Amino acid sequence: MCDRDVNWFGWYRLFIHGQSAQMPNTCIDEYKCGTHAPLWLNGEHPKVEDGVVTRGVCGHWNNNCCYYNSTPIRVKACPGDYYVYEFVRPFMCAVAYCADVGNINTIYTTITPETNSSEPCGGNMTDWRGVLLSPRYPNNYPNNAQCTWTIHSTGNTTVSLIFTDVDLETCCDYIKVYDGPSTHHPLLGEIREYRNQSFRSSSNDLTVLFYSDHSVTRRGFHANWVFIAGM
Ligand SMILES: [Ca+2]
Repeated sequence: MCDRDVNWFGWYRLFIHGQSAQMPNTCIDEYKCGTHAPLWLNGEHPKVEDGVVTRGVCGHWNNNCCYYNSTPIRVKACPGDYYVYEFVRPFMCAVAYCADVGNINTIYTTITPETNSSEPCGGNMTDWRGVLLSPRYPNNYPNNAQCTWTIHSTGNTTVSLIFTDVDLETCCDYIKVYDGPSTHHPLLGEIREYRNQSFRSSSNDLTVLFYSDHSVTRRGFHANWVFIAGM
């Protein structure tokens, strides 16, 4: 993830899964927060009576907790026990502001982008054979896409799915294939690059999820499915 790609403007409050969160003010391990060099707050959080304060921002890289001295940001404590941050565009990639919840050990990245694609995608497929394509294939897929296709066969048949082309931003966009009628069923595989992948359901249904994050798009994927008699 690269927070340089975000058009930061104004003040931000951090949430993780709906819980209020704050920036960590201790060094964060490299490759955390969904990025290469995580950005953490180099200083204490203010109290409400301190008003707006300015704090340095460090990016951990190359075994140096402050290898990147990112642009300082302004921070304010708000009544109600939370903080707001005036994030600014970092000058390098790949770095991202971190958020953490004190009583949760997991550290996630900061802002959860809306993952709704601006155009419809996915669907329920019932033909005995067909083609699955990423949105706009063979042109580049959009950012923030999240598509789910479920392929339903009937009777004593299973679904075979063969990928014939995959071109994704390998760090951040992916395809997942599930053995059943939803993404809550067992994962058969995750795809980030083309390796002649093929899958077969153990019963009637196969589900395919395509996800793209907020930046960098590529051609996407092409796959063929066919029903096969016999379990
Ligand atoms: Ca992407």
